[in-house]
Amino acid sequence: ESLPDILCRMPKAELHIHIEGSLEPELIFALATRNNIPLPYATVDDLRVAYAFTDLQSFLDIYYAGAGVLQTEDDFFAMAWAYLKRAKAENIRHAEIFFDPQTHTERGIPFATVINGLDRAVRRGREELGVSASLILCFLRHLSEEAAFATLEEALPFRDRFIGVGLDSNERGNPPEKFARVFARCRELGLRLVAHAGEEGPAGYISQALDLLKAERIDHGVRCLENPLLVARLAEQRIPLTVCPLSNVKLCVFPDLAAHTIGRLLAAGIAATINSDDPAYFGGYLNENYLATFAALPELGAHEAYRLARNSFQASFVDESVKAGWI
Ligand code: ES4
Ligand code: ZN
Repeated sequence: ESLPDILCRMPKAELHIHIEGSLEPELIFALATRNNIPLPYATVDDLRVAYAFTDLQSFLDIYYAGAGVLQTEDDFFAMAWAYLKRAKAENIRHAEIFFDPQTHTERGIPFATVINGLDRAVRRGREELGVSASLILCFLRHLSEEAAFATLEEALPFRDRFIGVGLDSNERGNPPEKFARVFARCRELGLRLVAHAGEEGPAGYISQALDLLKAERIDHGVRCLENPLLVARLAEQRIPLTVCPLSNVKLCVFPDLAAHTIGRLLAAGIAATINSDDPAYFGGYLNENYLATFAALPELGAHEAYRLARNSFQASFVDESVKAGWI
């Protein structure tokens, strides 16, 4: 079997996907029309042309604007359902899906509208597609810790609909320590904890996410290589990194895929995984991330393919008994 066939056909988990980042330009236009929301772009192609990013913030501006077309529970359902069907086609058996409630509640959309739509898709995905999926609520780090606490309060009536919390949005100037108290509260509530760190921010933010937030998994984390002691710690403590190669190139974290360090992370014994991040914006879903990364890096072969797939299941938050059946 050829390597591209192995990559596409092997069962895998996706652990770093922002559901708002799966909103395709066609669906943005359809929802804008349905909801009578004016768009500053005349056509789908005009919108796609705007997807030329220079850094994380230049992407976030477009990403939050795109999410503005989501109004009703059915809109949130349609977005998540489209992703889950795609996941099924890519042999994703399990997905842990980020959502950004503050992006919507700040626009006056009730938290219940957001989570009811997403949860309906997740349940139907399990029943009709056989894809296991769970939701992770992300706090926006450019907003205050007080706003994160208020969001947590709004979410608690729906505590059984999400498995954990994360931290996303602009990393620069928004260190993990800003959210230490709200993460401590989430920990008391039994929520699983992850955080974006070391994407644009320094390696020290990864250490802070581990020490101050008690993050169990680090999203991105690629800048850990700037600190050999941190690399040793991540390997020793088996702290998974959810790496997103196409995202890293689109946001200029690496000049191209040939310069990506996922091979070095694996060689250092780190439990790295491959993920799509915001597939509608970064040029590909999960299999495209695997295919393009393996095509660009000669050190990656069948051995690394299986290792990445195994890591994706091991790093997931499913019950150990379920995991044992998958691995
Ligand atoms: C994100 Cl790539 C990335 N980084 C931080 N926050 C995000 N939210 C959506 N995509
Ligand atoms: Zn992300």
